[in-house]
Amino acid sequence: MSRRVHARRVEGVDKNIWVEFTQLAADYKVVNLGQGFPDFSPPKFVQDAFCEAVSGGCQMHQYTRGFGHPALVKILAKFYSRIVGHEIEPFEDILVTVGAYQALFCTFQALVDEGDEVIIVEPFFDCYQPMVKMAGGKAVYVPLRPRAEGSNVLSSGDWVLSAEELASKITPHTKAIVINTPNNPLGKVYKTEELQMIADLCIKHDLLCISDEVYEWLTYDGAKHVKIASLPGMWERTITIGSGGKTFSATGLKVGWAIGSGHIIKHLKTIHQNSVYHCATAAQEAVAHGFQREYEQFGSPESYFQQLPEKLQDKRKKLASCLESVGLQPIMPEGGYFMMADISSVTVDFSDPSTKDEPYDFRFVKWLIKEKGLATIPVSAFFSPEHSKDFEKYIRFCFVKEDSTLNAAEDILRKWSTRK
Ligand code: IK2
Repeated sequence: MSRRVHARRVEGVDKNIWVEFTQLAADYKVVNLGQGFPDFSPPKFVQDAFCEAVSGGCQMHQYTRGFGHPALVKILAKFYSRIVGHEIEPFEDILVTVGAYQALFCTFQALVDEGDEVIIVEPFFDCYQPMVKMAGGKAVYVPLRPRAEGSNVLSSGDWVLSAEELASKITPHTKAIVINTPNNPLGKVYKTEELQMIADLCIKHDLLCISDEVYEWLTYDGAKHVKIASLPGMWERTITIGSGGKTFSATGLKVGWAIGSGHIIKHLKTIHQNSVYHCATAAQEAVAHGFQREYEQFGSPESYFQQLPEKLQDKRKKLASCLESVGLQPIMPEGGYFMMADISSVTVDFSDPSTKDEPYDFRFVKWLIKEKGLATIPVSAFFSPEHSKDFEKYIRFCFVKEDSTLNAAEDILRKWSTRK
């Protein structure tokens, strides 16, 4: 075929860190603190619910309602109405998707037009940028910055968004602001005042807010997750993205959702019905049971939403002290699955010439995988091309792992550090 095969929209978005680094981790049979998935089992009540669903007769193996299994949208509406402080209508205000990934895709496709600008707070989950681009929009970046440049930044809470800088990025073409709290990869949990500042700008300039909250239950050391949709005037302009996989430590379920006012969600439904149309029934049924159980246990010590962060709190401490002991300065996350660490104190003599044109952190992570058998993720991938160079001395560790996995990682790091 002599004519161009591909559509222009696939140009410049073909590289993907998950494709590249997940494969590398599999090829080298490493200790894997790379991609964000737990290596422990989901809670028994979710496993049981899934087993019951698949053995529960014909209906669970057939199509269900395209915009979300009735049992799931009903319990999501009941559960989140209580949290958002707004009566969520199950069949109007919710779209169930194939993971949070598809909820994000439907959001950008449905709401961003050719020429629209979308402000993304960085560091950001990498898919926002290609999704904005594929919708014909332009990503505009505003960075979280360490509070006092040059000082020893130890907590994700020290990384803040400047109201002036954010306001300076708004133009007549701006359509939306994207935030992610708790943030991947930094672990920042936005405080109410920070969310209020973003909300004020959204209201003043009539902007949408896309709030990715897939790690909403995972906050540490007393940090509190607040939904921007719950602030006055924000329900009608916010699309909140959630993930059943992250919520119940079962990322393979790939059940996600977008929640917002029906007048916005109906456009996401249009994208969904003309692309994926329908998500796996049994997986939705299992997530529905999980939420029903959590609705009943909410606030009690039996609640998984209470137990999981308690369990992860210790793992987070364990990883931080290991990193500190080998001279890698961690940034303590207030929430989420990940910990960023500064690698500038270690020098590595890269021998692999095939990586010589790549960013420093990409080379470092590849070296760590191939030479030391430990997988992590390079952090510059979570920044815009304008700022990625400034963050090539950080890598990201996932601590949502069995203690045995964290111990194995610690062994590798300690052996390496004594040989340096
Ligand atoms: N939004 C954020 C912020 C995510 O982190 C993810 C999943 N990320 O996992 C890859 C990694 O960072 O290691 C998603 C959305 C997508 O969630 P789901 O699995 O529900 O599609």
